[in-house]
Amino acid sequence: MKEKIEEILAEIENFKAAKASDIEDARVKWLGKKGEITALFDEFRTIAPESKREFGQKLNLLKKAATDKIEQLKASGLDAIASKGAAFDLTKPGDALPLGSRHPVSIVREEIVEIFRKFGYDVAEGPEVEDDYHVFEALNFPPDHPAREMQDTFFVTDKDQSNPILLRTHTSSVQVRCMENMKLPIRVICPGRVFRNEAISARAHCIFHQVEGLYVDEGVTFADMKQAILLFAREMFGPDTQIRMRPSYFPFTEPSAEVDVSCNICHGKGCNICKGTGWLEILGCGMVDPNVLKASGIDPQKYSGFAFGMGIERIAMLKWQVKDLRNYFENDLRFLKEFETNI
Ligand code: 2U9
Repeated sequence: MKEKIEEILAEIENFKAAKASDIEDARVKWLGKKGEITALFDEFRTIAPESKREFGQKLNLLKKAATDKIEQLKASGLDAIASKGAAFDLTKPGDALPLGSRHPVSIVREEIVEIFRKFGYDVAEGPEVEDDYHVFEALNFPPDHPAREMQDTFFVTDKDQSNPILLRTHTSSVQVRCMENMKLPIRVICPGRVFRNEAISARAHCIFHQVEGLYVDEGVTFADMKQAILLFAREMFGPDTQIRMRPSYFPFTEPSAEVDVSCNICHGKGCNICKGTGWLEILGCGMVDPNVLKASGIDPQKYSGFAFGMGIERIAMLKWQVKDLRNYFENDLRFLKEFETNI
């Protein structure tokens, strides 16, 4: 028994734990129900009475040595590191905070604005709550134009008072303010949120985003407009992109056109994105109506200009094949996370 006690004592003294489970293993080996020290206490009952005093003291010291060693090892923190994991391992990198992602409308807006900035356009913003003059009157809308009805426009003040306040239905009001305030020539791009009194569906929303552009100088022609739009389309949709123009009508431009780009999914062969036509409608444009120039104090005899406008959600829908416009406004993380790589 004496040798066994000394052997275990030496083992306790030299014992080192590499991980928390080593401490528990040692406790079981020495002090567990079938442990070596427990076994010595069982054996103690059988020894001669005259040896009991000597071995009793030795055994108690052995048990205390084992218990102290286990406590000391536990207090060393090895146990805490193992059981609580990274919280106490100062060498481990921290947990990354969950990052948000860019909204697809912001991604496309910035792409469009950056292209026109490279072409030398300034960026301008203006109020979302506007007056009738800047949204309709200065843009050559006749007094009875349907856009001026309650069904199409959100009015803030009584629609029948003079120059009522309303939510802008397009960002063209910003270009009007630019023409009023900027020195010519004007080259400006206006991104912003607009509001129309529409029933919400997969294809329409009462809020959406536009980017509009305006260029006014001496001698600006339709050919200049066509070239600017072609260069934009190639920057935006790829160098092989073709454009086509179809005649259209807007109160603020004359002549006016709608612009299609060649479908870069099927390359003109026809697919379900371009509905078999090989073309995708992306924007409207035209030469600024002389009445619009005149309303803002610009002489239409001396100056001419072109303007264009596009809906950002529509371009984003084409880019990522989003089928339902409502996705852009619901902030459903399952949708927004699709754009995580674009941060
Ligand atoms: C001024 C003069 C002219 C801006 C223009 C369009 C054509 C156009 C639509 C595209 C889809 C709006 O988002 S949409 O519904 N826009 O087709 N916008 S020309 O013309 C202007 C603007 C300001 C002073």
